[in-house]
Amino acid sequence: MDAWPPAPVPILPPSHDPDLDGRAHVFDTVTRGLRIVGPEQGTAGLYVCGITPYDATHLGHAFTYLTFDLLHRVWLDLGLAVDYVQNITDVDDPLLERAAETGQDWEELAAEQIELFRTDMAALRVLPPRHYMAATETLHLVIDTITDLRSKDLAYQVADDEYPDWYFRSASVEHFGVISQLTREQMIAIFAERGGDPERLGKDDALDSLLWRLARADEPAWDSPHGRGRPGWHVECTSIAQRYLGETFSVQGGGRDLIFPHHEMCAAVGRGVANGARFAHSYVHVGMVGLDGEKMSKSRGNLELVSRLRQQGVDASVIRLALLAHHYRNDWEWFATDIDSAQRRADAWRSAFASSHGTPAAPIIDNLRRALRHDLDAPRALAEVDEWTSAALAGDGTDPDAPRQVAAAVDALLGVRFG
Ligand code: 5CA
Ligand code: ZN
Repeated sequence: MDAWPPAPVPILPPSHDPDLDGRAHVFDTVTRGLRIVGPEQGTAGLYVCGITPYDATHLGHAFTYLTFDLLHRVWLDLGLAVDYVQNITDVDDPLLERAAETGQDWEELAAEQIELFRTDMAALRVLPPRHYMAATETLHLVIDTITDLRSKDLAYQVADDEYPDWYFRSASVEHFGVISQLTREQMIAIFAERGGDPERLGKDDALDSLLWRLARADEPAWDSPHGRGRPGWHVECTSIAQRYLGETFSVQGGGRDLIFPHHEMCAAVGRGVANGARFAHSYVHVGMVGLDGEKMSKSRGNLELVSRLRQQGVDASVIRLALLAHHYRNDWEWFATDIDSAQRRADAWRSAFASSHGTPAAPIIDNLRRALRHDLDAPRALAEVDEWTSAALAGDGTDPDAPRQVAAAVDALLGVRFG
């Protein structure tokens, strides 16, 4: 699948601050602490769980992709190459259910929503993945993964005469549970809430996850050596990640709602395939964006859409600034007034970047780097630029190159550039 066009990323001058850390540190869900992510040199591998395309990009999605865009930019600034992979869950229960409810063809619904997402991501200047892979394009990868798991006795058919679907022996894999750190009872409860089927009769274990669902009437299905059917959700992400990033890679990311079951199950399938080798080095999770007191979600219908705000005339750079005002690890709630404060900030920055002089850029660029390398602290980075902006607008500083240099750093590191 084609991703969206990349925004150019200015290359910044190297820092001369000996105290500036030359690595990216991010909170890792497994160790519950900050961890260096990405190699010292070479290529960092990033897999971020993509959309299920049945409703347009809401601010929660945008916040998640923006968070990993910051990591992408930090890595680029550190001189690393970034191999970024993202999937599209374009065949799964929620998408098919939505299409059935509205009478729309599921493929048409998916195509529409993918297009809207791409347009939103491009407008927000989110750097595109190098490999943007839809589930329907990668069936062969899932099929091969299941063949491999079968050969290791990690896959079995459920005892069901009518639909003997294929399942994965999740809990038999070593280290199952290290990401979510939940009790078995908690896992079972959350599994049921988030698309799992712990109650299904005929499974060997309640926590086993679906690999291949055999064809039901009125559901899309594809031929395979495992029978005609369609892929399960978790195995899709594992198969795509391992195909494009190798058995083990730097970071798997997504919203916090994916910690369990999704990322726990992905990691277990990954270890199954890789004979016990770890799947991602680190797992990074983004707080949930809410609206009207609840998590913003398609199923609840309490959405604020990037596209709706843009249609209302809000500049995408202002939406980006409104989102960056929140630290990625916090849950937070969207208020319409967030746009007003972001607009004020954008106006001030724009004026300062257009001024004829300012205080020198090097210290503020160092501080931006410091803030972002230390757990992607976007709010602190914004505060740094605010401070420089106030000084420039007050007429402090005589450096004629500073406004252009600060604007380039804000573009490269924060992805904010005014049209
Ligand atoms: N297709 C799967 C991942 S493989 C999926 O979860 N799709 S999604 O469309 O529901 O979500 C897309 C991404 O946005 C996921 O990383 C999810 O964790 C994140 N996300 C969803 N809702 C929110 C929210 N309210 N706040 C922050 N991130 C969210
Ligand atoms: Zn995923």
